[in-house]
Amino acid sequence: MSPALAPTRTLLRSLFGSPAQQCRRCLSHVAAPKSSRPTIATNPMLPRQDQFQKRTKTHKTIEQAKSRYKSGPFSWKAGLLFVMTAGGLVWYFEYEKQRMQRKRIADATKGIGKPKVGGPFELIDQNGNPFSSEDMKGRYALVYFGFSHCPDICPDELDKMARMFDIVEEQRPGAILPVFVTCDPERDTPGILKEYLAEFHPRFIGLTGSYDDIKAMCKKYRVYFSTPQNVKPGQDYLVDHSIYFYLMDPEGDFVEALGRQHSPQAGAKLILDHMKDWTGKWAKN
Ligand SMILES: [Cu+2]
Repeated sequence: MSPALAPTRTLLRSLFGSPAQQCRRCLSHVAAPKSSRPTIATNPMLPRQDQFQKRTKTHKTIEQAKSRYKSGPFSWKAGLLFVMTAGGLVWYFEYEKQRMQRKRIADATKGIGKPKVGGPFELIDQNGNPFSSEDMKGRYALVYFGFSHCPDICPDELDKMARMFDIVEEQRPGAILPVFVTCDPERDTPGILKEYLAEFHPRFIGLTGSYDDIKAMCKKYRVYFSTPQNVKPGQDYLVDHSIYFYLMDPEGDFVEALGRQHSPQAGAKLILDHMKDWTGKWAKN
C-alpha cells in the first residue's frame, strides 16, 4: 500500500471504526433492560414445557390463583385461629380470676390473728355414737344448724343440702360430709334426728348433745340461736337460727358460707371448685 493511502485509512478507521463500536454498545444498551427484568432460573437440561409447569405448580388453575390473592392474608383459617386464641385467653384469665377469688376467701380465715370460725367439738351422732371435729378431718364438710321441729326453712334447706351433696358425691365420692347440728338439743335426741334426717338423705350425719355442748359449738361457728325461756313440757316452740351452710376444709378450717342465694347447682359447683384448689391431705375412703 502506498504511503499516500495511509492517511485515508486512518481517516476511514476514525470515521467507521468508532461508530461500529458505538453500535455494539447501543445494542447492549437496548438489551440491558431485558436482562434486568426478573427472570426465573431455568434449567437448560429440562425442556421449556417442563420448566413452565414447574413455575406454575403452586396454583393449578388461574381461578385458584385468583382466589388465593382475593382472600389476602386474612383467610378463614387465620380468623378461626385468632378467635380460638382470643377465646382461650379470655377463658384462662376468667378461670384464674375466680381461682384467686376463691383462694382469697379460703385464706381469709386461715391467717393467724384472724377471727376463726369453727373449732374442736365433741357431740353425739344420730346412732348415739360420739362424733367429734376429728371425724371431719381429711374431707370437706357442709355443716348446717337447725332443728327438727322447724316448719319450713329447715326442710327446704335440708332438701337443698341433699341435692348439693348428691352432685358433689357423684363427682368426688367420699370427699364431703353433710352434717346437721341441732339447735334444739332438748327435743332433738339421737333417735328423733335419725328418723327426721332419713326423710332427706340416708348419708346425712345428725349431731346433738347437751345444751352446753351445742351452745359452745354454735358459739365457735358464730351461729346465732335462741331457745325461748320457761317452756312448759310438751309446749311447742320455735328456735331462731342462722340459715347458712358452713363449708369446712379437710383441716377443719372454715372456707365459705353458702346462703340462700346459692342454688343447689351453684353451691355444688362452688364446693367442687374449692376441692380442685385443695392441695392438702385427703382421708382415704
Ligand atoms: Cu329451721
